[in-house]
Amino acid sequence: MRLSDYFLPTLKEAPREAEIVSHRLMLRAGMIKQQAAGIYSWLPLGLKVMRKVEQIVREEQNRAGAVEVLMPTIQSADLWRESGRYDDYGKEMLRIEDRHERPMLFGPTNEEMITDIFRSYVRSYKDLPLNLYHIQWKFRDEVRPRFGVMRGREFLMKDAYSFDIDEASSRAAYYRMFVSYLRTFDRLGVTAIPMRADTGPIGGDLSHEFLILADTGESEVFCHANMLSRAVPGSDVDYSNDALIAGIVEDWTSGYARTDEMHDNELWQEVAEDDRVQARGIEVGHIFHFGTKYSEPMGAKVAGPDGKDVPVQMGSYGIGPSRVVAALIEASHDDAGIIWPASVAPFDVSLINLRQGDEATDAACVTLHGDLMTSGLDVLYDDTDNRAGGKFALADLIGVPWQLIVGPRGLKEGKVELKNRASGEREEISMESARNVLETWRVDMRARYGG
Ligand code: 5CA
Repeated sequence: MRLSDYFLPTLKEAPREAEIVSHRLMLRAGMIKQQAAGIYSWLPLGLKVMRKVEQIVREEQNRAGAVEVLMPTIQSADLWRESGRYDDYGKEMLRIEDRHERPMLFGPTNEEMITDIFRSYVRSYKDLPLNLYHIQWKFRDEVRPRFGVMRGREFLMKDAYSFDIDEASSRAAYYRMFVSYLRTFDRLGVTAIPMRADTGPIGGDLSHEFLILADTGESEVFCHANMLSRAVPGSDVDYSNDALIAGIVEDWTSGYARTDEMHDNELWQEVAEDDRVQARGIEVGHIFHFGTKYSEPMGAKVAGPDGKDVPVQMGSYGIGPSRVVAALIEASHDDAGIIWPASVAPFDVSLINLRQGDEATDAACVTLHGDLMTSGLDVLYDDTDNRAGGKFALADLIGVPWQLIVGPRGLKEGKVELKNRASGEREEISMESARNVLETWRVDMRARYGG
């Protein structure tokens, strides 16, 4: 992609109301534009990152056996009356009336609708287990939308819903989602720690939040140091082996890890002082097991092996891809800008032409651009006539993993400069070597994060 053909409306300075670094950087890097309080347009660079996050989430949901659907954003109030949540949800729910004066709402979550889909089609335990998910916009009229897309009113959510015949298989479904979340965040290039959580308005008896550690996180986090360095199961993890999956969950929940809401000071004192990590965290995922809370009032039943109908056991599993984009920035940036994990970076390489209009430099850039794209690398070619300093600052700001810098002086010696955004290391090398380094990196990244 040539920068001159792209739409990257960067800002010199972030508006003063942007309080946290991810919000400032997302505005400055032209990723999002605010349209109303807590409501944003996603501009090309931001959208590209969010789509990559979504795709990793989708692949790991599919791997764990969940099946994708797409439910509408607008729901009928009647469904929510059946579960009793229409009144409970209060002012957070955006209520709408259609032309026939029928009460509707913009979905804040989809337990009721998915239960309705289930009860319309599934009759027998033989069709279970079943896990259906979608990736769809939600609306919650938060009292205090803030921090940009971190706490928006309109936000993207992947929500999955599991259906099982009994408590034991429902727990196994919960554990599969738990493990798929470990894999998802690992592929997103961050450490997200699962912590015992409160169930809030979703309800239920078993719940974990997944938190990314960052100074600006809204939750206070207490955890054992060894929670930060546990090995994540590989892509070959066998989701059909319930005992294996339960074992992974047991291992991951054996150490102390709680947010302030669930913190237990007595248990905390049992953790050796040197192992105590007290930090702040951002909740990026939340999973719930709530049994028959929705299936019972909504009549979602299945016939068991003995022919008797029982209400189906359910759980729900959320991740917010739009929030994840901001959380990744909170976890990985420096004074110059964003440092994207390779798996979600909007481009792989920023190709910087130091003397646009110089025949030899332009030709070298065009060749490199073509070659790198042929090897499967996504390149943003800065072909503008901006000054070199401005081009470097832009490349640092948007945080693409590599910068390939081409200028007439280096070219005379057959050299280009390759800079690694994360480490800051620079190397003057031949065009051939630069291509090799980048191609090897691409292959390694695919192996490490490709799943
Ligand atoms: N139905 C359940 C699980 S599917 C549910 O709604 N869970 S939740 O309320 O915990 O939300 C799931 C995820 O959505 C959160 O972990 C977070 O990543 C994201 N999320 C929730 N509220 C917001 C918000 N206001 N802005 C951005 N993301 C949000």
